[in-house]
Amino acid sequence: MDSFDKAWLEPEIIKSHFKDKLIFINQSSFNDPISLRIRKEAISLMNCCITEDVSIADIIITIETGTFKSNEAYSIKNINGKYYINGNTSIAVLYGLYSLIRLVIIGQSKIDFYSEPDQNLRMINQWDQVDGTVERGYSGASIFFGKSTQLKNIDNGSFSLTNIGEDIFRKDYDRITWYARLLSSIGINAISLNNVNVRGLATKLITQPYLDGVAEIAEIFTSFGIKTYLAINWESPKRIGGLKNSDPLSNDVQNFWNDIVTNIYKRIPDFGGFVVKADSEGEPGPYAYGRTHADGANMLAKPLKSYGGKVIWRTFVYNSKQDWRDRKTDRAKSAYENFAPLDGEFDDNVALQIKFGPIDFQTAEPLTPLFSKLQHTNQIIEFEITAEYLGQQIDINYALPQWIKMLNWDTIGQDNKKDLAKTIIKNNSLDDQVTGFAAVGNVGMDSNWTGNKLAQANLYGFGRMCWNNELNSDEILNEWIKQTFSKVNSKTTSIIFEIMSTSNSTFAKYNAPLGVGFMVIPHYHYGVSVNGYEYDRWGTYHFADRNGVGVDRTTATGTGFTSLYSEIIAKKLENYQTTPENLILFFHHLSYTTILASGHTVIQTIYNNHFDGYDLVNKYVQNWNSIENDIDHTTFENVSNRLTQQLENALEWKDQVNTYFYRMSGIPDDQGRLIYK
Ligand code: GCV
Repeated sequence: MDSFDKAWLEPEIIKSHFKDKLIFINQSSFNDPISLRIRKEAISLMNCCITEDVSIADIIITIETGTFKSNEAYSIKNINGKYYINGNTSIAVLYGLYSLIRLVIIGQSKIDFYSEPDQNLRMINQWDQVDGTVERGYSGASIFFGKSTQLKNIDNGSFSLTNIGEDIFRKDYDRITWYARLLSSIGINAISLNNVNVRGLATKLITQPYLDGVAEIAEIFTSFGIKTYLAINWESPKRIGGLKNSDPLSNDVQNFWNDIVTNIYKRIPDFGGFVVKADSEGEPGPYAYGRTHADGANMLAKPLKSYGGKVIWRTFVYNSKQDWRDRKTDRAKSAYENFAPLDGEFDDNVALQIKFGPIDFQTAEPLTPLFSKLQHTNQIIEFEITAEYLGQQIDINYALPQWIKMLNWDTIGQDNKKDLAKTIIKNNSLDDQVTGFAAVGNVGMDSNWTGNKLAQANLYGFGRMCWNNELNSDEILNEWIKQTFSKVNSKTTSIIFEIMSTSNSTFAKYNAPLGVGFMVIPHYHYGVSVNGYEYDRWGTYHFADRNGVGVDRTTATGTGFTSLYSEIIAKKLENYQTTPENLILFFHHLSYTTILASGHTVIQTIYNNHFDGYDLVNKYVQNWNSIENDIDHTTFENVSNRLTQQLENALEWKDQVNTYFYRMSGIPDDQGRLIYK
């Protein structure tokens, strides 16, 4: 039963700090599931005892309505060796308890502070499918769905589902409880269970008997303060309701959704709502009926409203059947073009979930201009923890530096006034309870949850970043390492830190150059294929020719994407000399001989980055090997094995990208390093 990794909440370590401590819980009634959970955590996770006598308690928890403004906020104080945790609600003090565990393990000496979440909605989207596979999953089978005997998860890029019969729930409640614990410990308060591409039997998850299975999972999450959501197929009225169409303005369609929602809340009273991918990559949507996305979303929002439910409507809408010959259409503009005109038209329990970049979770993208454009719409920024384009949890890639950069992207561009992404999504929303951060999860049935143990840090980091937007990526990493590798010596700690803190920029170095993106093997998205998408329908091109490379998105000569930003930012991005170097080919088509701010030409920078990237991975391998004796065997072998594959990957990227551009340009490396002719 207990054969899986406990990540940053290793009970043995926690117990060694808290064993036999006495906890007093000051609460008038404790019938809610979270209050019971607090007691269970105190006893089973921490090995503490509950006492009725406050005078002898080591940890005193007080739940009192009205203590703080936010119902999720807590305070912790250490006074004369006793810890005091206060909050309005049971979930607030559960967060406080997890926070105490974290602080004690990382050895923080001064504990006296108040903490409230910076974002109210802190959500994980699972892309789990009812046959037990996980779209873009790199950590084994789904922890929610699939047969208990089958742990296959082949990410084959075609995503057809296998029929496993009607009995689709894995029912591994121990595993689900641990997942809920890990998520709650980092402040996650919402989860959607199934893939946004809602296929086959998944369409019926909103109906009985499947709702019973969803309810059992939801009950576990509820006890950790996490609301359960489902991704729906927007065309359900037609597909499973026997209706002629799914037109959002039809009374029959509205009645269908009313009934669905009523039944869901009968079974799951604290159900969170629906996540919707509509008119995107083949998923159905309101466009088929000549309706807008606001019509489509508001229709769902109405019945949910009286229950406090939300509609999370994704803006990942673009023409996925583009003709590569068409140089006018720019996928980067698509979310903006589809959603900016609808600002102010969405109901106040609808949030638009917007990918941070305008394309698709590449190693380097600018913040999408849609964020600053929407002024009267609830907004959620979307990240992808599962490392689809970031090395698929084979290559080490601690993504927090990139994500935090996006949160701190200034959307105005003035010296004396800033409007950062993390602030504007809240300020420009209609209701701050319906705005926040979401990310696609990265766990599966693998014994260490994430395939590569080091990829746990991205899940941990996402939660910490949602709660506290001011933390930097190194602080989060340090916290994670101290909790996850609490027994290793300081040399090992610093080697792990060094590898992980540089891994995001290392990966970007040997990946598609200078922000151009998408030179990956089509559909799988791991491994290099310079022209894999160049003559395809997905709108992701690099336009390399014998003179230069990159996408001209300027207003003067290109697609005009730059004009969607604020005037000052647009002006900067219009000029390659004032465009950040890591995004230069995202915005500009430059000749190979263009000299960049670094003093190197474009071609030389491509060569340098790819040689450097490979060399850095080589160093990771050596450094990792040097800590073999200080680290547990399972982790050592797991990461070694991944690093071996990463080195091969970096080699292929280096040699294929450098060779390709050498052959295109005919310009040799100025250091005479080996490039294949
Ligand atoms: C769930 C990318 C991925 C798809 C994913 C899609 C999305 O295109 O490759 O697998 O589909 O994003 O975010 O909806």
